[in-house]
Amino acid sequence: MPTKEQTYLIALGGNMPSELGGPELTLRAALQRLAQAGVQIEAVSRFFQTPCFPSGAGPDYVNAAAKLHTQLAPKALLTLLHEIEAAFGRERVQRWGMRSLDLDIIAADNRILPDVDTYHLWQSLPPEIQRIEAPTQLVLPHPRLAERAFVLIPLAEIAPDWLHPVTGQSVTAMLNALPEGEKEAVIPL
Ligand code: A4P
Ligand code: MG
Repeated sequence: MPTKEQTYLIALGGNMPSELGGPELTLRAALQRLAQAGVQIEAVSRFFQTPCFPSGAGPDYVNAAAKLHTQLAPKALLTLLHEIEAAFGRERVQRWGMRSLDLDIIAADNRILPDVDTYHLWQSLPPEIQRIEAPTQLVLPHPRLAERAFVLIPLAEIAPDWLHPVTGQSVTAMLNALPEGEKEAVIPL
């Protein structure tokens, strides 16, 4: 049975070199790998230098966002993203630890996965617990999307009008709600 094409928003990040070089090169190579795997890349944001969160936990990151089209279901896309992370030497040592490549799915159209209750559970988790516990299931939209200038600023370049299916807020509205200081620290490369 043919699967319907889906539109995805993804976030790319890295703050350690891979065997290819610095994060910018790694992120560009990751996008090439996605295209080689048959994923259509409709748009890519500029690349930004962003302060590490939590502050002081490591070097600055390079972050970007991309809009994709593929027939892959969300879990299959996540598996592909994990394969690409592994190909560029990412080791999962510590949650929120330093990494050469982090590929997160921000959204799959306007879907809520696995369900709205689980979404709320992860979204409302205190930061100290989020830091040590990762969901074993794919949670969409990405639970911490609205808090992060390093996600929203790149995202606003490629999908300003995407509406969060739980809150109803647009990317532009989420970005406007963030403190100016956090936004100013996200600098185009
Ligand atoms: N998982 C559940 N939902 C998703 C989703 N929507 N996208 C599961 C991707 N993965 C999702 O992720 C842990 C598990 O979450 C996965 O096995 C997957 O099944 P991970 O990538 O292994 O671990 P992680 O990267 O440490 O967690 P996560 O959630 O990606 O971390 P964050 O919240 O993205 O934080 N500072 C700056 N400036 N820029 C950054 O990009 N990134 C992080 C990582 C911290 N600080 C940063 C940045
Ligand atoms: Mg991740």
